[in-house]
Amino acid sequence: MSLSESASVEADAAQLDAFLASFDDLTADGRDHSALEQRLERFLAGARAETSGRRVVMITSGGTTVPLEKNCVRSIDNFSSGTRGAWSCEEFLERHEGYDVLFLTRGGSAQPFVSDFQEVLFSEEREDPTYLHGCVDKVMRYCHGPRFLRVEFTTVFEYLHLMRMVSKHLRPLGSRVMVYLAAAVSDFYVPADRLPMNKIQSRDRVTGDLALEKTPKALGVMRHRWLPEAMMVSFKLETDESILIDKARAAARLYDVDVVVANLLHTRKDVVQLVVRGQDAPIVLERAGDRRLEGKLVATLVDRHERRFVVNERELS
Ligand code: PAZ
Repeated sequence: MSLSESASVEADAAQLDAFLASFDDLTADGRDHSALEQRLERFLAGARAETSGRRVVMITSGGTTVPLEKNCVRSIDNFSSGTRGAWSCEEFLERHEGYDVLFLTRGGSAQPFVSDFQEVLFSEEREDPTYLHGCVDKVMRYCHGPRFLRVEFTTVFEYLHLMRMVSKHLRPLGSRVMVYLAAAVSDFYVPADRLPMNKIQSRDRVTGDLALEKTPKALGVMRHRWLPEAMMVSFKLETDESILIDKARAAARLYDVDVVVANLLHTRKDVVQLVVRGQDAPIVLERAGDRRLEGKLVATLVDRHERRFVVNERELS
C-alpha cells in the first residue's frame, strides 16, 4: 500500500470512530456488549486452538436502518430480506463442515432453515408437517450447535459497531477467516446532532434538518486495519445493468477485496457475477432449475479460500 493509500485508510478509520462515537447513546441499546464479547470468545475458542485448522466465516445479512428520531418510531429501511445471507449460512453449515459460522443478521429478517417457515405453516395447500419438522430439526442441529453464533443488528450504527468489535476477536485467526458481506448497509444517515429526540409529529413539516450525510466506509478499514489477512468477499447491488460490473471492479480496486459478488435487484436469486481480484473476466454463476444459487456461490468461494492456503503452503516449501 502506498503512503497516500495508507493515509486515506487512517482517515477513514478516524472518521468511522468519530461516527460511532457520535451515536454512542443509540448503540448502547440495552445490550450487554461484554456478555456478547464473552459469547464470541467461547464460540471462537475451538477455531483458535493451535492445532485446529478450522475456518470461520462471518456472514452479514439483511438491511440496516437509519433512525429519524432518537426515541425511534420511524426509520429509513431498505429492500433486503436477508435470504441471501440465511441460505448461505445453510450452505456453510450443511456442506462445508470445516467452517464455523458467525451470522450477523438484521432482527426480523430471514433466518437459516426457516426462511419460508411461516409461509409453509400457513399455506392452505400444504398439510404434511414433515417439512416443517425437518426445518426445526435442522435449526436444533446446526444453529444450536457449537458451529454457529447469531448476533442481531437493526441500525447502521449497531451494524458498524458490531463489525469493529467482532473483527477484533476474529483477527488472531488470520487467513482462516472469510468475511461475507451480504448485508445491504445504508449509504446515508442523519447525524446525531440533527435527530429530534422524540417522534416527529404528523402536523410538522420535515425540513432540511433531516438532510442525509454519507455513511463512512468501513470496507477499506476492515481490509487494511481490522482483518488484513482474511479473505474478503463484498457484494454490490445495482438496478442498472450497464454500470454493474464497472462498479464492482471499482469497489474491488478501491477496497482491495478478494471477490465482489455483483447482482441486480430483480435477478439476484437467478444470477450473480463474481469480480475476482487480478482476473479480467467476471465468473458468471446461474441458478440451475430449483437449486438455489447460493450452493454454487458458496462452493466457488470456499474453493478460492482453499486455494489461498495451497498457494501459501507452496510458497513456504
Ligand atoms: O437480502 P436479499 O436476499 O433480499 O438480497 C441480497 C442482497 C441483494 C442484499 C445481496 O446480494 C447484496 O448485494 N448485498 C449488498 C448490497 C449493496 O450493494 O449494498
